[in-house]
Amino acid sequence: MATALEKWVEEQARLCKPDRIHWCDGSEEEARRLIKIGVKEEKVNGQAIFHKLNHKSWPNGYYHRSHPTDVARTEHLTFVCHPDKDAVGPNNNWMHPDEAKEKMRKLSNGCMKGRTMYVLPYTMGHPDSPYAKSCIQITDISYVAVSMRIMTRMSRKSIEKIGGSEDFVKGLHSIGDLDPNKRFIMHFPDEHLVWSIGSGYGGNALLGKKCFSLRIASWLGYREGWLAEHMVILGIEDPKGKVTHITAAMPSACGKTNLAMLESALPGYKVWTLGDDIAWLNVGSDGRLWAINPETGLFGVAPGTSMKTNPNMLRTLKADKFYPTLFTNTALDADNNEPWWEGLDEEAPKNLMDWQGKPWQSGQDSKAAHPNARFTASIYNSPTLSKEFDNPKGVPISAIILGGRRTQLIPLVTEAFNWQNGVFLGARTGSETTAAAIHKEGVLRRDPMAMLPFCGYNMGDYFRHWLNIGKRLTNPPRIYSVNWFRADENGRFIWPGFGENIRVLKWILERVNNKVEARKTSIGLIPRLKDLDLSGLNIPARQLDKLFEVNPEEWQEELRDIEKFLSQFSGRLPKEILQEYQALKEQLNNNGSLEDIEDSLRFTDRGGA
Ligand code: GTP
Ligand code: SPV
Ligand code: MN
Repeated sequence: MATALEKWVEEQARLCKPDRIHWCDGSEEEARRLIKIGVKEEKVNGQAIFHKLNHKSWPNGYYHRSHPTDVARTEHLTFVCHPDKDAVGPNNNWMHPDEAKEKMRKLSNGCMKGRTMYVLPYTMGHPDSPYAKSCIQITDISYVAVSMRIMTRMSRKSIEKIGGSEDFVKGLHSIGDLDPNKRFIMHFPDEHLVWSIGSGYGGNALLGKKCFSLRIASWLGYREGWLAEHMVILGIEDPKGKVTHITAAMPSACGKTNLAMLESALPGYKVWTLGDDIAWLNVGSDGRLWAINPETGLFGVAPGTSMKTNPNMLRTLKADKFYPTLFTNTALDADNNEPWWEGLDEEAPKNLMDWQGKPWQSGQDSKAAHPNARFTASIYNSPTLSKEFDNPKGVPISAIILGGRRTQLIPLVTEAFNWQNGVFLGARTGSETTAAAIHKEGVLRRDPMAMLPFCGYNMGDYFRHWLNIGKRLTNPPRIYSVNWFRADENGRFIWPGFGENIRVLKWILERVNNKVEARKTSIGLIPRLKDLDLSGLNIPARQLDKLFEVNPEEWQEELRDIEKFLSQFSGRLPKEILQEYQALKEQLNNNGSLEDIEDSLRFTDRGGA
């Protein structure tokens, strides 16, 4: 008798009408076959899916160009479909599940004609982890099948684990005809189902990533008492060899991958990578917060990645281990058959084709690589991979960073007064938009915990959930905000960033270990300059001051914007968040610019977790 899984696949096949069905096993041999098909046979709009790159310089490298309208996440076409609109909240696009299904059935009818339906069995999380989830994704393009093999643990074992059960995560994906008017990414949280059509791009098409591991998993976490977060996980080794684990949330294209693979500018310190995008966080029986990375791959922003900024990433991309590594929408050096992007090296190669395949000259207005050009590489290729990566229990977390991209106002680093204040710090975080999603770039928007596009339910409830998690932590991580992107009058970044960010991590370690005091301000605890290791750096004092400035006048607009954002959640917004907001406003309005606030009893001990 057919299992629930087989029945579900058959049902989707009847709707999508593919020419063939192929159940994948996740083996390397299969990946080689799929790539061969993608190079030689399978086409989209008359274009081959993969192009083999120069394997002498980029071992196992393959190049992919996507449809020019299909280069980033499309937040306006992404919906959460739950009968209760309020449960979904103002932070999501909403559609009734019946209406969404009706729409998707029409669009999907016959969408795989002439194509192969790939059935991908995979697990998010280590299969031995109590937090792992067994999943199935259907897709009709080899690019997605191969990408999913890099990004997840894909294996027939997942099918065995599901067995006859109906309890598995379902993803139905088709590139459709790539018409942006027929592109939708629909989430059905109660059914553990994601249904996506019309896009082959990462977050729209690799359904185990943002769609399941954040939007649906955040909903599961809310129900079950854990957190699914847009966070990197890393271990920081100090000169004595002690490793401390932290997580960091930053919005898309704001530095997570770079932080996760950081090559330390300070001797004796080393960063170990556990994840670069998603963390699932559970409260341990020891009262600490524990993190696992459900993924196994790195889907990273190419522009700006170089031996200077992120040498460990380049080593990963050039490693001759896990097969294959994909490059999407970068430029192509036609003479050497190599990928290229802005920032890879100083000079562009002579005979360069841009990301759409057109000849490109230095000095041209447009970029050669798409600003959201990406690579897809196995985390097992990373020279900084933590030995804890495959530990099913995960790692205990000592600090959480909640960052953003702010050219103004926000200091380099701030420590929250306690868990509740930290949740507010996350809730009020803003960030300037990037090319990772299709919208105007550089516009400031609130992006709480970097989850605005990924929280699958009402953010008012999400803040409450964070507060509740805090109550269960007897030994909670400290919470920090960071901002690598503060700019000077000429628009140049003041802080050198990348490997130099270790200086901020070092301060955080010293705070966590109660080695240094901090300066109390209205917005949080800020380093005393003498405690920040700036050895060998050459930042003028005036600029340095800017990095730690708290100017109440400049904060007025920020306060208004925070209030406007939070007021959307009225009714669902926890009173604690409102109290924190009120306290911040009062503090900023009652105190002079750079003065320490030592007299604030309300701030010193409000109970924390
Ligand atoms: P997603 O994969 O979209 O979630 O992005 P991410 O948060 O992993 O961002 P990533 O590390 O890929 O960095 C995005 C862009 O920011 C790249 O162009 C980087 O070069 C740049 N960047 C990263 N870290 C720093 C930094 O410390 N300083 C500066 N100035 N730029 C940085
Ligand atoms: C992001 O946009 O945050 C990414 C890339 O990490 S995507 O997989 O498209 O979401
Ligand atoms: Mn991301």
